[in-house]
Amino acid sequence: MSVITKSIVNADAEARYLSPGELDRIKSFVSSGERRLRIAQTLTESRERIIKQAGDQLFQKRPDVVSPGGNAYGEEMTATCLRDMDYYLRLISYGIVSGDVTPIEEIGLVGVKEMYNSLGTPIPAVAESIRCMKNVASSLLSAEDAAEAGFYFDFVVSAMQ
Ligand SMILES: CCC1=C(C)/C(=C/C2=NC(=C\c3[nH]c(/C=C4\NC(=O)[C@H](C)[C@H]4CC)c(C)c3CCC(=O)O)/C(CCC(=O)O)=C2C)NC1=O
Repeated sequence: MSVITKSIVNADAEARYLSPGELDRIKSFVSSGERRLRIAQTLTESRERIIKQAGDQLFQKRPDVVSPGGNAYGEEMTATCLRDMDYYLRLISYGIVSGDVTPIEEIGLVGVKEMYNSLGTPIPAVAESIRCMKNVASSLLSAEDAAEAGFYFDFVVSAMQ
């Protein structure tokens, strides 16, 4: 939920106008809108490249996951692994647009450790894949935009610690 929706829900629950503090937060959300949309647009347009390059980096750093016995071994499993990376990049783009980590959390992080444990997927390697996507994405963005986007990538990484 964006800060706008959240503020309105809270204010209406108390049948009051938006407070000066809420209006200030909405103002800063609105004024950062162009930057957030620009970042999301770059990530969306470059998604194939980000996933391909980040996947190459991941499999170089963690050759075990694509070796016999590894969780992403074999064409089909490797494709599923890259698909998961695509899922997270998409969720990160939602977070950036809404200026809020809630969509990332609700769609992609609740119960994620249990899920990956039950699949035998090494969670540190998933976290590494997010770091690799952050690196590639950062190289496509200005320093300021990379810092903003970095917050959302880091959020996913820290949820997987
Ligand atoms: C949008 C929210 C969402 C997420 C996050 C999600 C993840 C997700 N990843 C899965 C599998 C998987 N995920 C991976 C991923 C990896 N294995 C590795 O070793 C690498 C470290 C890593 C890639 C970075 C693999 C290989 C599988 C298949 C495992 C198997 O079938 O044994 C599965 C099991 C069902 C399936 O195969 O589709 C789910 C539900 N699904 C969702 O709907």
